[in-house]
Formats: sequence, C-alpha cells, structure tokens
Amino acid sequence: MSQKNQTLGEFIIENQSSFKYTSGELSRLINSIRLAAKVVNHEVNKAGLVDIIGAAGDTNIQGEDQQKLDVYANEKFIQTLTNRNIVCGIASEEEDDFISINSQDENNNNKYVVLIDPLDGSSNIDVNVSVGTIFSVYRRVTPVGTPVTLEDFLQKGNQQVAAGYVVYGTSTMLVYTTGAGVNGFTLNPAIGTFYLSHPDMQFPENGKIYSVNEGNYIHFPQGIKNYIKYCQMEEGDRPYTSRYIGSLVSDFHRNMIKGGIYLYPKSSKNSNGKLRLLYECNPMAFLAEQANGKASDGFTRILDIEPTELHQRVPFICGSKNMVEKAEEFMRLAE
Ligand code: P6P
Repeated sequence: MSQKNQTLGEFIIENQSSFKYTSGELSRLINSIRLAAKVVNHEVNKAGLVDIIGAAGDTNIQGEDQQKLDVYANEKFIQTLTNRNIVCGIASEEEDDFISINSQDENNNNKYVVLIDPLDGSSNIDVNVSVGTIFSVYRRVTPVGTPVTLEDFLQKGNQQVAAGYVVYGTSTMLVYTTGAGVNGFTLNPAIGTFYLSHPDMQFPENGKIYSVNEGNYIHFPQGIKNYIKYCQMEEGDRPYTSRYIGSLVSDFHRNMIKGGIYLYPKSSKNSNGKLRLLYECNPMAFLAEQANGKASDGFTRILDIEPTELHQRVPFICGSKNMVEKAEEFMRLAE
C-alpha cells in the first residue's frame, strides 16, 4: 500500500508489477513526463519575469494564437519523450500531424504512442491563472519496428494504458492513472521531487459545483439549458455553486477533490463543442472513471467514441457520477 510522502520514483517502482504489460517502458515513459513537467513548470512559474509570454506570432491547427509557452511546452515534452527513446509516435495539439519517432537502432521496438495537450488553458498565462498539461498513452496497434500510422493514434479511449495531467497552480501536481486508480503527486520545487500527496483520488458521487461557460448559454442545446437552470434552482441541496476558470485541468482537479461537474457542450457556435477527443477528453475521461466519476458527450461514454480524426472535437460532460447522470437525463428528456 502506497504511503503519503513516497516519491513519484518510489511509487512507480513499487507499482510497476501491478501494470499488466511489460515492466520498465511505461515507467520510463512516466518518468520522462515527470522530467518535462519540471522543466515546463520552471518556465511557467517565471512567465511574468521574462519575455516568454505573449503570442509566439504563429497560430496552431486550431487557428488559435500560439502563446510562447505553448510552443516551449510542446518542444520540451516532444524532446524529452524522443531523447529517452521510449515512444514510437507523438501527437500534439500544437502539431498539425503526428510525429513518427524512429529510435536510433534500426528495429524500433518502442511500443507506446503519446497524445498530448502540452499547455491547456494557455490563454490564462498572461493573467496568472493556472494552466495544465494533459497526456494520453496507448500501445501501438501496427507492427512493432515499422513507422507508426494514423491508426496507432485513432484508438478508442477505452484502449488507453495511461493518462494524466500536470496542473501548474498554487503548487505543481502530477496526477495520473495506469488503470489501477488515480494518484496525485505534488512537486517540492526546492528539491525538484514529486511526492505522493493525494493517494487514491476519488470523485465524490455527488457535488455542489457546476463548471460551464454560461456566456454561451443562449447557444446551448435545450437539455443543457434545462440542466443549468436545475443547478440554479432553490431545492434540496441546490442552488449549486458556479466555478469556471477557463482551464479544464484546474476545473477538473477542483471538482475531483470537492465534487462537481464540468460541461463543455456543443452549441450553435461550436457544433461539436470545443474540447479535443484524443488529447483532452479521453485522458480526462479515463482519469474520471478511474476515480469513480463519469464522462460522456451527453449520450455516449467518452471512452467508447470511435475517433475519426486527430484533432476532432466532442461535447464533454465530466465529473461526479450522479451529477453527470442527471445532466444526461436532461439531455435525453429534451431529445
Ligand atoms: P472557453 C482552454 O482553451 C480550454 O481548452 C479548456 O482548458 C477550458 O476549459 C476551455 O477551453 C475554455 O473555453 O470557450 O470557455 O473560453
């Protein structure tokens, strides 16, 4: 049984045997995420001090202005995963296409692909609000030793072998799962070590926080409008509290600890919602379910959605099980 204040390194070694696939590689992968997280954290924490904030002058495939830290974080995670010769492919929100990693040795025996949102919520950087990194890990499905193909990335979320996030907030935390529960590690910046601070994280089945951008209310489907009015009604343990800071990782993290629901529905402005299935919704849904929570698009379990393209978007409702099920009920009734 893992005990608090165990380091991330000790935790990985102790739990390696519980991971049903081969030992070693996934542990090394998580360790490389840890290293990149520390490097990015260092830059995020001094963003106000050096000329690294502000748009990098480019836009990503989403047509969004790329903040310099977006570019920096993307480069660091790709560099770390590549240099350690652990993965055979990487897909990133900041890259138009996936990246094939051919290891130094000819027969590239690396089995894992990683999909990543290197700096989610980056529009918050200039206003000193928490941002995060989200990652998702699969075993490749094409033959080991051959270059990866799009098929290796377009896998259903229920095939993930690991997923997690880094939240660069009042403290920096790495929260991840390999399918045996969710554990949170807090960085001690003085010595650059992550310590197990939140063992076996669980969503409370009920909660009193709802997180949605109500500025889009008039554009929402009727079922979502009805659910939001339900949250605001004076009845029983309601009205709920509205908390939305525009950073998925931070809203998710708070809701997992306190109980709550996060919604990014489709709307007349965003016909499939805004969040990306492969490197935002799937990893957060895997974490949610591993923490006794739930995640759907309002009708279908996120982890069962068949991906069709690398940067596809889906509507996303995620959090405390009973809250998500109540929102789904409103969606069905309004059908
Ligand atoms: P809006 C950040 O860009 C993000 O992907 C999530 O982290 C966040 O929850 C959402 O978009 C905010 O989007 O449209 O409400 O500003």
